[in-house]
Amino acid sequence: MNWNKKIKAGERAVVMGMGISGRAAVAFLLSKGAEVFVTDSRELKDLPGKDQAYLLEQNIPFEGGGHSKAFMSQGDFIVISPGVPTDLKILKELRDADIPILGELALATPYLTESIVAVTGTNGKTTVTSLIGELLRASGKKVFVGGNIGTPILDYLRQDERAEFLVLELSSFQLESAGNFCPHIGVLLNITPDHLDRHKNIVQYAAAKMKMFVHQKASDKAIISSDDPVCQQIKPMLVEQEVYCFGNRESACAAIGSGQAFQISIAEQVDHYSLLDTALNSHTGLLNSQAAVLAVSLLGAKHADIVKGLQSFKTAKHRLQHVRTLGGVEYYNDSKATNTGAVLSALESFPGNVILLAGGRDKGEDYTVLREVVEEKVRALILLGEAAGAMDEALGKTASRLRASSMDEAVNLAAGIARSGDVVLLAPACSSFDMFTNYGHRGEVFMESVLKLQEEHREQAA
Ligand code: UMA
Repeated sequence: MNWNKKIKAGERAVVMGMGISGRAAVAFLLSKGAEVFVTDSRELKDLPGKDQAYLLEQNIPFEGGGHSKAFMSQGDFIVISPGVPTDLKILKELRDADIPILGELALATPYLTESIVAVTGTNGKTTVTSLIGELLRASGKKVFVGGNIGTPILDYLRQDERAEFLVLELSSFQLESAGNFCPHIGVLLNITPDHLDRHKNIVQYAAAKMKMFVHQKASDKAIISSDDPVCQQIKPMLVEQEVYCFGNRESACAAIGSGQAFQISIAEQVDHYSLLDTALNSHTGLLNSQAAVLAVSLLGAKHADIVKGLQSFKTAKHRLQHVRTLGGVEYYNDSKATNTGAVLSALESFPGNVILLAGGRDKGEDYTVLREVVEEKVRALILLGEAAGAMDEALGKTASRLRASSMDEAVNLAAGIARSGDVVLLAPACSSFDMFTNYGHRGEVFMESVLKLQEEHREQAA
């Protein structure tokens, strides 16, 4: 859908979904003088109190408990939240009636004048987005970091102060309805199966991610992985923009020595970086750093500033986060590993002897892709949540396994069998919504259970 216009006062907009994105869209549209309507699958009484109060204060017509054509046809255009599937019947009917349907990026695009770096991929988005932000800040630039993490882009647009650079984490959901959105630098980290309950298959999922590149011109840049097979299938389609690759198969970003260092070569310039003594010193950290350093180097950042930024960078919570060492057993929280690709990547970081806690809400993934690595590195599997049965079946006889009905039980079972030198790793390969509010909540509950473990496990493991 092409959408390249600013909002005119008095235009009628229907916002679908009153979550983080919808709330930002409503405030943004009101600030532009639009007449706003809101529809949500939840009833008004089930929205947070502050949202109920806001809708009433602003006198915004609200339809709860579903989305009707009668209500939604009042809009000159519809703004959908990322979590709203774009193939809903009601949206098809509205499209057929020529009512434009756009997401937050499409709505924001006509107002964006800054240099934009957008980051997408199945895994590593948050780390790379935050790292690019940190490296640009270390270079003295004024930066906004947000999108799928932190502040929505529409909230940024309501601020008085504007940044020089926008660094945006983008999900496939946001990109599906991105309209004419076009980053100056688009970074695609990897594509492995995820969100297949929404995108049906990996081709559709990859097509959504590809939308980041479709409006790029000759002066724009695409950064993609040389190691990821799907990225490499996409590469020949990127003909309008300059394409740069990162990864271990790419000499321009080659890892050096044992993988704690890498080089970036652009034109005649070759710079070396080390990840020793940084929070990025892991297999995944190396790839993420290559992508981020390549992006900021293309924006003119200097070696000394990049080194400073790499050293001060702290990884976000719930991403291979070290929780504790007890009796020689290391406990790691990787609750953000919500798909099989992320679990493969987490297990790459350990030589073996892993007790893996996995399971949650199934997203339509094929868990058999984990068989080989589980056989090689996992000593015991502790399964929980709705997907426990499907995982048990898919993983065959690869490792001994136990079932748990709560996180506390899972952690206690793991601690009970762990020996000195083992790693207990929460990397669920599933979403968290069957037992928790979100992956952050799941990670917090895991860490609480780990921190509660008593000294008896110290003695037992030693
Ligand atoms: N809703 C409807 N109809 C529907 C579906 C949902 O009315 O058919 C309503 C829900 O009742 C709820 C609201 O929509 O009131 C929720 O909207 P949403 O699911 O789009 O969630 P938001 O709270 O708006 O947050 C969204 C992103 N969520 C999703 O993509 C699922 C947030 O990413 C993002 O930070 C935020 O917009 C700001 O841009 C979260 C996420 O989990 C972190 N993203 C996924 C991921 O990272 O893997 C893609």
